[in-house]
Amino acid sequence: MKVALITGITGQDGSYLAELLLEKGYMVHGIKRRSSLFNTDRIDHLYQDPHDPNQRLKLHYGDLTDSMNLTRIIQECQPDEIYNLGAMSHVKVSFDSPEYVGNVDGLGTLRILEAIRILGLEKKTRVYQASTSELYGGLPENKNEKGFYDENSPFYPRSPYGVAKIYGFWITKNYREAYNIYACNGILFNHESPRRGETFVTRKITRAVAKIALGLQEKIYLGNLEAKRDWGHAKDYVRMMWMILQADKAEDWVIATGVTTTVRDFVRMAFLEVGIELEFKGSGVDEKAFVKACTNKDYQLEIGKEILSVDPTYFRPTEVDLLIGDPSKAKEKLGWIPEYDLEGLVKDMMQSDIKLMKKDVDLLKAGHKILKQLE
Ligand code: NDP
Ligand code: GDR
Repeated sequence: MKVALITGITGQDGSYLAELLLEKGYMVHGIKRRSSLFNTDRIDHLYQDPHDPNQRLKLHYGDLTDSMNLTRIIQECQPDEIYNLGAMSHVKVSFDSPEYVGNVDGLGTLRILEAIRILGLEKKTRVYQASTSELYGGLPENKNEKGFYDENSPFYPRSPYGVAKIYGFWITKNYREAYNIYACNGILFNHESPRRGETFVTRKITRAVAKIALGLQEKIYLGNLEAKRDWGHAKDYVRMMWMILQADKAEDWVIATGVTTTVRDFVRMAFLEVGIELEFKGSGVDEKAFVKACTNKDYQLEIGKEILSVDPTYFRPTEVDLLIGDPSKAKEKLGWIPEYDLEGLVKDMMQSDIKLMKKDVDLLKAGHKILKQLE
């Protein structure tokens, strides 16, 4: 049986990847952080009875800032594959905790690679490093001649997160070249899902749209509506993480859809998914959106109601204006064919959030309080 170790197993990607590897018959080890509340929501369905000796999912307490802990866990598991997905992954928050993000996202990668070397696992253990399109920083002059970022485009990170991840990228490449470790960077562009963290823009939008439609929230406040992202579905992207480690040769790979969309258009699409048409007025910090039409009889939204404003609190000190990736190499060499396009992604997220928020409506009707979780 193949053995995998996933850091960040409790996150969006970690949960989908654990599902995929279990389906493929792997023994899956995951590192979770100690927290004062349960933090395994996304993987609870995979982890029904920890006392079952045949359970193929085992969780270990740990942290990417703790070398001894990581080395011990890797020694215990003797993994064939390590997926280093653990990270402080929020770009805006990285401006508030730059040192921490350097330690976890940058040095954390080194700790994993160094543990492999110390334990003499260079020939056995393959490593996937969760690199990111944030490395490019969205500089227009760095796109290739077709107008995309690819494996050869120069990097210019625009946040402490991007800078920490660039260390992770290069140390992975360096350990591959210096010690012949099979270590790869997946340079993944944004990928989302119903399990996306609630403070990333897509999920913030789909949750808010569901709440607004169901009368649980009045309006949504967002930051830069002009930003453009290349959004795919996390389920498609974790499949590629696995494919990357099955390739004959260790290399770095761009995974993207090749389509870019503004935050504003994502908002438009999410509202349309529940039959609400919007009209945007104004620009910059004064931009607002109003209900233009509501074709869904279930939702009682007044035409002309203001439901979106820009709040500069969500602006970043330095922004990545536009990302669009060229996945040609992965298409040709790994057979990358995503199942979801942007419409499919929005539909999946909206259906899931409407279902979730209907539970809140039921709780309210039954006289219970619901948690206020605003961003
Ligand atoms: P999430 O934020 O959903 O998950 C991050 C995971 O890392 C969580 O399990 C979190 O634990 C864990 N973690 C955070 N800090 C530490 C730490 N100090 N030690 C150990 N584990 C830690 O991210 P995603 O699943 O979206 O992303 C997975 C990886 O891919 C990340 O490295 C991210 O930077 C990268 N990436 C993501 C992209 C995307 O669009 N989703 C695109 C490109 C790269 P907890 O649950 O306790 O918080
Ligand atoms: P990003 O994702 O920074 O691309 O990083 P995020 O969804 O946070 O932002 C995307 C764009 O939307 C703009 N934006 C807002 N963002 C948030 N979070 N909240 C808002 O209210 C808001 N309004 C507008 C942002 O300014 C930005 O331009 C994600 C993370 O998953 C990283 O870990 C990963 O490496 C990259 O994607 C690829």
